[in-house]
Amino acid sequence: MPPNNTKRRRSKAKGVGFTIMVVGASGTGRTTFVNTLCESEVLPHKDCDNPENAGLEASISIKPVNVDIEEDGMRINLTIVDTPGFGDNVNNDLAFQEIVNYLERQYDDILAEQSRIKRNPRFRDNRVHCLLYFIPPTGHYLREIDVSLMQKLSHRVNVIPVIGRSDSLTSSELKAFKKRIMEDIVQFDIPVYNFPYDVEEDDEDTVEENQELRSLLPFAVMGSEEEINIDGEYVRARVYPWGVAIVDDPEHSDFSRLRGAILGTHLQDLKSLTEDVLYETYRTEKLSRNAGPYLETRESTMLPAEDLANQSVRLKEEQLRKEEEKLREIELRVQREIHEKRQQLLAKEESLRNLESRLAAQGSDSIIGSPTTF
Ligand SMILES: Nc1nc2c(ncn2[C@@H]2O[C@H](COP(=O)(O)OP(=O)(O)OP(=O)(O)O)[C@@H](O)[C@H]2O)c(=O)[nH]1
Ligand SMILES: [Mg+2]
Repeated sequence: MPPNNTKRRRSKAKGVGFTIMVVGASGTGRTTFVNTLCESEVLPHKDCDNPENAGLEASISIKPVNVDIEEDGMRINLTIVDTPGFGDNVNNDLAFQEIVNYLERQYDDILAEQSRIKRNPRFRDNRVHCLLYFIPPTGHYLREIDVSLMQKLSHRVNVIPVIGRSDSLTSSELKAFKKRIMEDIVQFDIPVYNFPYDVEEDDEDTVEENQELRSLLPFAVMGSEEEINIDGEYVRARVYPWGVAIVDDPEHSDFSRLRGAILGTHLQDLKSLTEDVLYETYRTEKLSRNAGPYLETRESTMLPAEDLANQSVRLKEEQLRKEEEKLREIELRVQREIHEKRQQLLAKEESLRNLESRLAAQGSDSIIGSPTTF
């Protein structure tokens, strides 16, 4: 076995794996955000100009994309999972189910891998560590669709709500919108990832950092695939007739703070929550759902425990019914025999009586007809 420090060096060189999923309504800026985060065109844009592609996206299965990035000297093997954008009026159930299925499939894969006797050295753990939920910049409230989807997803993945294309709102609109969204999240009890901390356990800096990040929820994010030169430095920004919105400027958006959190300070926390809490919960649910004496090995050929119990009760009932039938047959046969015997007895009694009366008649005849001799 290699000494520990060699192992650490190797894993540092190999990089740490991390998976982000982006979910949200169509046109909320998911693709642009991902390409901004990775500083390259990792995801293609939807080809809206080609009418042949209209309506195609909903049926396209979710495909993860891998990219290696470096954050604060740490190599990250980043996996990005883009999901089909959904609209307001169409039936989104299929798209929702596809997202949940994808998350659960990754858990199923690792569950199967962990129960294998011989591990597959090429197995890739694709569990999603963080889901960025894009809220459209309407400035109103959370829509019903956002509430229901975030609620569903939060049980399977760390959900971080973000406001997409946030530069579409003014500072005061953004502040009020964030407040309303957080009120909705509390009211509807949506368990989003809220940068947890423990005042007793954590040091002052950690508590402060988490408090600050929590106060930014939902993160106002923007993206740009364009770089402009500002004072000799190329930066990602959106240029408007009235000015420039710089992606990394904390005055303009929360992009850099979100990036620093998910790819830096909170990467490990998101990973351990996924592996130790969310996955473990799923695993327990799944195993108790399938619980039975032959679980895992003969799952498909065996009946579930409840069915087995029902079947044995049914067999016993059947046996009892057969025994009862047999007894009834014996009873009938015996009754019939008794009846026959009684009939025979009655017939014998009758013939005996006849014989007696004939004998009696013969006796009296012989007394009357005999001559008297003196
Ligand atoms: N103002 C503003 N516009 C943006 C921003 N990000 C993207 N856009 C624009 O919004 C439109 C949609 O952006 P996309 O990144 O394709 O959005 P998407 O969520 O991936 O959309 P679909 O994949 O079509 O569902 C494009 O015209 C982008 O240029 C942003 O931060 N601010
Ligand atoms: Mg897109």
